[in-house]
Amino acid sequence: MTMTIVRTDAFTDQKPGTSGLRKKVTTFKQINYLENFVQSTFNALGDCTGKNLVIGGDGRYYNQTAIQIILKMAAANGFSHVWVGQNGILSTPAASCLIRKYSAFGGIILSASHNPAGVDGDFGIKFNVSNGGPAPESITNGIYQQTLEISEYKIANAADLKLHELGQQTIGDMTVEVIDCVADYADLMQAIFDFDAIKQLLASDFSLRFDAMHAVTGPYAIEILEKRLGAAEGSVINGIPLNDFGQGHPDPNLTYAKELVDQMYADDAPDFGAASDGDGDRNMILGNHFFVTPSDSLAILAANATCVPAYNTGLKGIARSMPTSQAADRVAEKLGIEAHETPTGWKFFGNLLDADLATLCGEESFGTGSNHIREKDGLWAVLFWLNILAVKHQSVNEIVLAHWKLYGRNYYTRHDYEEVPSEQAEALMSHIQSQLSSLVGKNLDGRIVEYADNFSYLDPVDNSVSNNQGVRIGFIGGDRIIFRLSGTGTQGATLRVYIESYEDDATKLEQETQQALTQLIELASSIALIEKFTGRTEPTVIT
Ligand code: VG1
Ligand code: CO
Repeated sequence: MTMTIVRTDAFTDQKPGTSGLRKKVTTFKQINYLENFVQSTFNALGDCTGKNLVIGGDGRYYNQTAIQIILKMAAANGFSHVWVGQNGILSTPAASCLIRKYSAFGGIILSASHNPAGVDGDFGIKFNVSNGGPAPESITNGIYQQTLEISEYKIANAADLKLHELGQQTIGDMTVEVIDCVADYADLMQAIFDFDAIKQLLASDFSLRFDAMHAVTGPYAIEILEKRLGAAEGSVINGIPLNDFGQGHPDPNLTYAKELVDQMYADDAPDFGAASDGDGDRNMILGNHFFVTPSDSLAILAANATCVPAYNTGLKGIARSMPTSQAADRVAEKLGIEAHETPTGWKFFGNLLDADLATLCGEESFGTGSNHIREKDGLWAVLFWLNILAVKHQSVNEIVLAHWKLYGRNYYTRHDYEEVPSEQAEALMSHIQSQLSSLVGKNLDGRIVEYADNFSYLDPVDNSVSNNQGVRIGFIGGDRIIFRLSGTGTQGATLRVYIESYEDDATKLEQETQQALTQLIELASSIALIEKFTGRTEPTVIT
């Protein structure tokens, strides 16, 4: 194999965010932009000789081009073996599953998750470590350092690989093994859940709809739900992955998964509805005329975990991101297990899962997962719900209502203000920050502030500290208002306002969410002066 060492100049904007580096496709297409980031990743990892990798992506525009470049760079950097999903496809959970199953050194996942795709859309890249999870901050910071110092990269002089052909090919001494992108993942799901019970449920008078939103989960959902579990053909909608996701926004929430939501609120609605995002790690769960808040979903999965064969001996602990509602904490307390609170982003769950301090993890942003892999997992959550429904013979809403009756309800909403000019968003955050020290003990509209701070996390396993993870204002009794800026957007800033209020009066458990939270929503706006700083009178998306 011959290779070329290409001279390059550093880019200053390659700092990984919540989940890798995400930019517009047009940014990634700049000369050497992708190459710089890939070489910086390899540099940060040290000697790559003889190591192996899993590579795949969510199938969005630029996926295959990027994979061809990365394969040639991996060969030039000494890697010996790479597993690639057929046609360059791997969902994020499937990639995590493969890294673990094949004991790979790590993986490269090409995705910008729920961000829109296409020539004018977004692209992303992230590195996962040998436990199958996103690289921790110690590594992502190292990668960023390398991107600032890089002056050359290595790339093999080789023809493009045939990514549609299963089997082995080579670039010099490196083997490229193109594998079926679904089989290993589907086998793992079959080993976790009671497929016989779910099959029986689906064979009864029970209908389901799964919206793959023209993103990566289509082939996975068709294989698992329709082929292995016998759901009626057509249960999976928008199941063909398209490189622009059909011009849609594959974020499974009430705004962007409108087609599914309309079906689930129609007269002849199916019993169960679900959707996943661009790279297959998120999930939205719906019943007939019923939406399950993601934070509640985590709590309910935890409370009913023993219905599932893989968790029938109980859970070691439950972890949630800080802005996620405290509903799961109540379940942990009842089960007598640890509840952990981490910063936003799946990379913070890895240590807890590896150390067996947590079995289930979740985020308010439609992400749930467990120790089966080290990423959140959309279809896993769907199967978990189906497994519970099959065992309990109750509907989705009956299960949620029973949960609220037992534990009380954590009313919860997130308001997003997207594409706010960065200076405005920064000014708003500083304005909130400047009030924090004077808020504690104050009475705000009848609620007493118990704490007001910028969340910082001490990892109990490696003792690393992560600061500035979101401003939180907590009231006596558990109500909370949280403000943070997104770390996954590619245009301006996205302000996220998270609002939570606990209710255990049995007569007040079925209010409309926004209604129940009106007072806190107004309070949040007045603390942050949202309209003054951003000019916005309403959020872009409410979940
Ligand atoms: C968002 C969510 C966060 C999630 C992250 C990646 O981050 O809030 O909970 O882990 O996206 O999800 P941010 O920084 O924009 O709030 V996804 O499905 O990449 O894979
Ligand atoms: Co995602």
